[in-house]
Amino acid sequence: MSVAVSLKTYLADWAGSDASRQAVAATVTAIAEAGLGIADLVARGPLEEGLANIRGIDPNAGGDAQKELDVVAEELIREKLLPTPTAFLASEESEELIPLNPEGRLVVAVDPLDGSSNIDTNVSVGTIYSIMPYDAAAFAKPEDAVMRPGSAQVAAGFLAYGPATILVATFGEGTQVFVHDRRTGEFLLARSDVEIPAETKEYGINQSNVRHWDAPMQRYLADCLAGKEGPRGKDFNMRWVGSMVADAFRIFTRGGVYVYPRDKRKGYDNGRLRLIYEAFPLAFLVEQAKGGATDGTTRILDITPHHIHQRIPLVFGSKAEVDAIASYY
Ligand code: FDP
Repeated sequence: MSVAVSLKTYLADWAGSDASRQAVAATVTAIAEAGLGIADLVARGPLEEGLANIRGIDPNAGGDAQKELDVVAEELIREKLLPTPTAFLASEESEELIPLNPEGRLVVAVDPLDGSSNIDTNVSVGTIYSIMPYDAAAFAKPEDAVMRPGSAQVAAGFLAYGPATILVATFGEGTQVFVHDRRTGEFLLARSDVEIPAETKEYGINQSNVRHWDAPMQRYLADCLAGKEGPRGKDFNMRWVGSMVADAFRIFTRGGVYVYPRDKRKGYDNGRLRLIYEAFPLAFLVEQAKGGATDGTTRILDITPHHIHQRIPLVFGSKAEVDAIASYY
């Protein structure tokens, strides 16, 4: 029986003696370690005094109801990143960039706990991260370091805390899936160079909002619902966990498409997902797995942000289906 490659070994091989790569490797290791701490808290759920409950406290930077666990997750990540070459951390839970290592050469963006509206329901939630290079001399102010198109990312990934704690990671050379082995305590490479099937019959969307969508999105859904007899000529299946990391992992496993369009509700004119720490990393991972990611029409990785907490309509997954959706616009 062959021995699975650990994350440690994978990162050491990938980084070699390249100092920039070693910086990225140390940063991803720190995020994975923080993830194990978060997974532990998530698994203890209501047993953890004062945590994982649904008690809302102050609204976070974007105005969503915040659970205490979101804040604790950010603290764990921040602590683990302190000794790494991370200059600044951008986080869903903090209005401004958080300064870390003054000598740092990287800027990290995180959604510390994606899907947190599901914490109390025992559904998989997760941590999403994006890593870009940072050079103090190149930017007038630190914020400019994250106001760059997603194509500037050097690494991205997400952890999902479900039946297994998994890490889906890219360093720009394909997308790898690591699974945390509870027996050894290591993340082990379970699937390398994942490929999302180009075609799919499965979509994930919060269909209850159909009346708020724009006409192209409504037509797309109507054609899916029409099945074999309709213009798409096939019967579709719907799967929507409502926790993006869980929906994304399903797509990395068997294909499909995740759609969160803009809609007419107040605050949803740019959809729900955040560009820098949700859409960018997902788009990088998906493209590295031969899938597609757009805001409906435009490639996500080509978009330049204008605000740290900016939202964006998001479509990602099986390439042919992402293209099909673009054709409706
Ligand atoms: P959450 O606010 O719980 O963190 O990131 C936003 C997100 O969840 C995604 O994980 C999820 O796919 C989506 O919002 C769910 O939105 P709806 O509640 O509108 O279905």
